[in-house]
Amino acid sequence: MISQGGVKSMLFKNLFIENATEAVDIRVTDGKFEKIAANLEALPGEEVVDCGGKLALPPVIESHVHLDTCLTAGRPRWNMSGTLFEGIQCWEEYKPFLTKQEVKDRVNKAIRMQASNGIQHVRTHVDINDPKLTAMEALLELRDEVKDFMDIQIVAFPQYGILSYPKGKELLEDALKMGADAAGAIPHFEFTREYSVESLNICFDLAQKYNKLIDVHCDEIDDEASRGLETVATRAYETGMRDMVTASHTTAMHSYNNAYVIRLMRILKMSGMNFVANPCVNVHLGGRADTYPKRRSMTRVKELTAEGINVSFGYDDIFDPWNPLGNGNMRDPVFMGLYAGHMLGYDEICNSYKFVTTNAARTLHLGDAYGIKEGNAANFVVFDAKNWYDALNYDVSVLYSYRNGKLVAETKPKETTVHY
Ligand code: 17E
Ligand code: FE2
Repeated sequence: MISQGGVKSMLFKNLFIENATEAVDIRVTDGKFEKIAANLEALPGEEVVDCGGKLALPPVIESHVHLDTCLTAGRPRWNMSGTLFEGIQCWEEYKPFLTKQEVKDRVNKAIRMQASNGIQHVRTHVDINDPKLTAMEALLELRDEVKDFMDIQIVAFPQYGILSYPKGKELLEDALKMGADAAGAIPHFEFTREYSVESLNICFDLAQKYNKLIDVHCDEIDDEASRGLETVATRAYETGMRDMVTASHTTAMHSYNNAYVIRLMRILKMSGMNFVANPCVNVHLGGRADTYPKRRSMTRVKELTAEGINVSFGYDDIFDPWNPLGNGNMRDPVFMGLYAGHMLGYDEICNSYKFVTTNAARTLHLGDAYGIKEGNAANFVVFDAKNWYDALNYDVSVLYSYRNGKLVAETKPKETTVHY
């Protein structure tokens, strides 16, 4: 790295950015992308990293995960039925063990697993149906402690509901006042349809009062009559909050009849809101009330995408009561999402990195600051493959993850010899 007059500069040679077919070089100066072009000459003394024709992407984004519950699977017991509801019960049995330090220890591990896979932005839901808000306090402290290598967005998530849990509304408001970035809701888990609609009104009112984003756990159930989504979309439209609003899961949409979806799609488009699907976990938790055929319970990613609606993918859970597996590598939800969503067309595969990069950046409302372009902070990852198709197919490592021009994580490429 050269340092002349306090300006530090590095040159990364020979990278394919996103789906580009021509390789370019990237000069990073003082933590920013200064110049992106083919065949840049190294400055005298400049550190040069030859990337050898590998894929560069903007940082990977985890747009939906529950970090407060991560790494707790099997404690105090395993979720044997594999249902969402037994998962909630297992979590309830874990809650007495929560302390601020215990939460931070687990989350510190999980976010380093995420960082090793090129993730630099995470939106986490944090259960606020806890009179002490222990996990919320832990995550708020951690958000600050890790900001040099990870951006954490926190959604105040009422696991048992806003109106169906004692003082649910007050706890949601407290969490927003404490500093949560977004308000959540769980309309399909409220006791009644009336509570469901009213809880969404409360969520929107509080988000507007405190100028927060919204991310609703919306219709995560195989019940075709679960219709929180139409209310979320209508409020997003009427309030003008639009792309500040995200509907997560929306698995009931998998089961809606097509006539209803055609009517619904109009307001979904008008709303300008975002969707997050969680393919691994919803395929695992879904269809559990079915004999055969068993529904795959992923929301209509292909159809929403075709309508120009923004969809990103989340892992949802890293080794917890809702997912006994999970290492935080966003390759997994992309892989599962493409299979479960019938999206293995050539172009669909080539573009699928967007579910965990650019689309997720829109969900998180990151704006123009996100992306590999001159003037932006030098945040990018290099995969051990020449393009995304191969990176996905061969499950390659993230060789480097850079943030503000500084190396956050690196992995040596895997090397195998077959002796025949
Ligand atoms: N809680 C919930 O309601 N749904 C989920 N998918 C998880 C927690 C992980
Ligand atoms: Fe979730």
